[in-house]
Amino acid sequence: MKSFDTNDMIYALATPRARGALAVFRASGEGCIEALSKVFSPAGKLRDCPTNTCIYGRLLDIDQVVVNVYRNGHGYTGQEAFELMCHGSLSAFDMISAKLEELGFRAAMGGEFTMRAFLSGKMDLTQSEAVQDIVNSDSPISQKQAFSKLQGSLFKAIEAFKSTLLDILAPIELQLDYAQDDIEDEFGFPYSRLEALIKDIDALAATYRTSPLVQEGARVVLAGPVNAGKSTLFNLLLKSDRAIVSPIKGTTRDYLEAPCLIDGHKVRLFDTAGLRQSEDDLEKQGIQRSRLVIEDADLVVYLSPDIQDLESQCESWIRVQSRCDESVSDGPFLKLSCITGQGLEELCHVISSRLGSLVETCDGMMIQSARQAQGLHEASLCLKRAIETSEIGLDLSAGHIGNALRCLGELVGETSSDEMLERIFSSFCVGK
Ligand SMILES: Nc1nc2c(ncn2[C@@H]2O[C@H](COP(=O)(O)OP(=O)(O)OP(=O)(O)O)[C@@H](O)[C@H]2O)c(=O)[nH]1
Ligand SMILES: [Mg+2]
Repeated sequence: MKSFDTNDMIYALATPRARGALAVFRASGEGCIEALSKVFSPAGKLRDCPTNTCIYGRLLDIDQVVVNVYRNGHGYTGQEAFELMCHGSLSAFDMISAKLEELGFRAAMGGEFTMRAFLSGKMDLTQSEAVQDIVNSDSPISQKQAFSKLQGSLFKAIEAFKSTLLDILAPIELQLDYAQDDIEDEFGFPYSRLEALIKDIDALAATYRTSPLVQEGARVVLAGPVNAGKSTLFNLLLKSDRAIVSPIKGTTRDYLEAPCLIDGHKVRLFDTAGLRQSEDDLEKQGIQRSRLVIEDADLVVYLSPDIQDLESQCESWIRVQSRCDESVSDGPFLKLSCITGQGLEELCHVISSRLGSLVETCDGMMIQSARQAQGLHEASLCLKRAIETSEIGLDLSAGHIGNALRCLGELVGETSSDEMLERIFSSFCVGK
């Protein structure tokens, strides 16, 4: 992104450049409605309509369109803006783009609409980042996380930290003023309030540790003896005939990996080679690789029809008595038949609740951005320094608290350098 100029009129195709029933162009900038009205019929209706209205009309001899109008101060960017819905035709995209450029619009850069929204105060920096997160989200859980940040949950949490810090800082500064005036006062350094705040900030920052489980997907590994039905379950969960299934023992050798969703959780599902003593060199290699995958798993689902085998396995695994349509013996294990489907829904619930407990959240919130985790971490470090230096000099402590406030302010974009904004917004795609 080369400029932060918000005066010119920008436009972008906000939907994919692909054939479809409808597509949306987005435009923003002072004078953009007047400019569009030159090629729109009925022109007067568009020119004079109030904000947040939707006008149906014709764009020259190109297409029938619907235009959503936002006057200055309204809409996404906070500037005069419009969204134009046309038919999703590749030639319409080219003709409309060419017409808009003729009218004085320039193609928007990636993230430019959201950056204008941020600069006009329509959203803070955490909400701007949430726009990117919501577009990139690929599971109901990441969608909910992004949506809550878009609604301002993280902004409010950071504002609450700042407000507490200002409360803590006020008596310290007062004391510093008194000290200059040589006035004695009973002053106690607010250790416990600072420590409580550090704990809250650290708890929020710590949620970043498990964010890969949501962003990249948890590694769920299906393990067990040969013929337990691992590959059959793998295919059932993927709803696709991905792995070879056969009654021959030792069918799966190389482990398989595939992405899938289990009850809203993004998962990287692994099917592995059946575990048994084998003399076959290739099968031994397959088993060895599968053991490594099991070691690396976030969650192991161990399948076996044999209850004694299940009893001897690791207690932290989900142990499942498979092929339960053939023989059922009593035991404290989940029973599954991939043939009748018995137990499949329950297994998904158990996997989902176990994954849910692996994911760390703080008041339901999770930090998913390295920038935000870093900012919280730095704020916490400053506060720890404020405590350490409190005995040396109150002015030093006050300085560190001021630095912590600055770190928190940067997180919401209260203070932000051009380079930082460029780094954040340039990762957005065009039209956002
Ligand atoms: N009756 C019954 N048969 C099953 C069930 N699940 C799988 N099978 C059958 O058991 C045989 C082995 O299934 P697989 O899914 O290939 O077993 P696997 O655990 O992947 O076996 P390996 O790859 O050899 O380790 C196949 O013939 C399946 O059709 C089940 O729940 N009930
Ligand atoms: Mg298999």
